[in-house]
Amino acid sequence: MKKIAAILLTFLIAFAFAACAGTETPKTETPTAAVQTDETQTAETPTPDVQTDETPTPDVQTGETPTAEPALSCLVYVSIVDQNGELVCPQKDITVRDLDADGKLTIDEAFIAAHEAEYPNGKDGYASGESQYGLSIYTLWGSDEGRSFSYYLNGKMAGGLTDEVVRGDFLDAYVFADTTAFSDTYCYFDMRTALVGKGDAFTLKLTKQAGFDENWAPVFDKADAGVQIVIDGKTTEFVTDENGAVTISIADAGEHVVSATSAALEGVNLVPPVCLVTVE
Ligand SMILES: [Ca+2]
Repeated sequence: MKKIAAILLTFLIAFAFAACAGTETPKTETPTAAVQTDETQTAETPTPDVQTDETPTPDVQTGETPTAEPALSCLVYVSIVDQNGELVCPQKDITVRDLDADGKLTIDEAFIAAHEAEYPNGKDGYASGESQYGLSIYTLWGSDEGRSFSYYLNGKMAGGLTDEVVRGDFLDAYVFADTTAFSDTYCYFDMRTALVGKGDAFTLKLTKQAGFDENWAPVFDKADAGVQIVIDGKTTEFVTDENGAVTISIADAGEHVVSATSAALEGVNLVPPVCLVTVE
């Protein structure tokens, strides 16, 4: 009996060891599970970030910024066109947070927030850092090396990533699809949103960036005739006239993403613009 008990005990101890060791094995054996855990952790990190965002409040109490409570977050509308010329983020509502707690909400922070909210792999799709031109985009919508980027705030070329954004701003960014001649041309509709009835005709006017003046300030002009309107990703028969204007109508009720393509036009390479149309 004693022998059996001893054997049993040995087994138990061995089993306990194995069990202890076993607790660690899944981590190495199932990397997928580990990755998932990592992802969950990454996904959860915004919460502590948000808490960090709120820490400026004690700072305010300390008297560093005695004037008022800084605006710690605001809602802006972000559009992003990827390296294939696809409108991957059509004027989405994005809550920008003061990630570095400097009391300013910047274009950089808006891009971080936009990628966290809209990019498939979250904030991995975006990176910025110091360059000879100041804070610069390194990665936009997952595109990095050998790529160039451009962004406009409320239809105007932005000064830099540290420019501040305020509630209701429209931030449009794109990756240059043309990596040799950089022909990608920014353009925008005169209306960012529209509310229309089913089948009701309404007119949009398209303006494009048309080079630079002698001070390197962007010059804008009416878009070309023959630019086709794209509704919810489908190219339609609506085309711009010689004034860059186009009258369209949408029969289906609901929210629609109206954009445009210059694919049919030789020598014109417009970056897709956005107007979000609600049809009632
Ligand atoms: Ca900030």
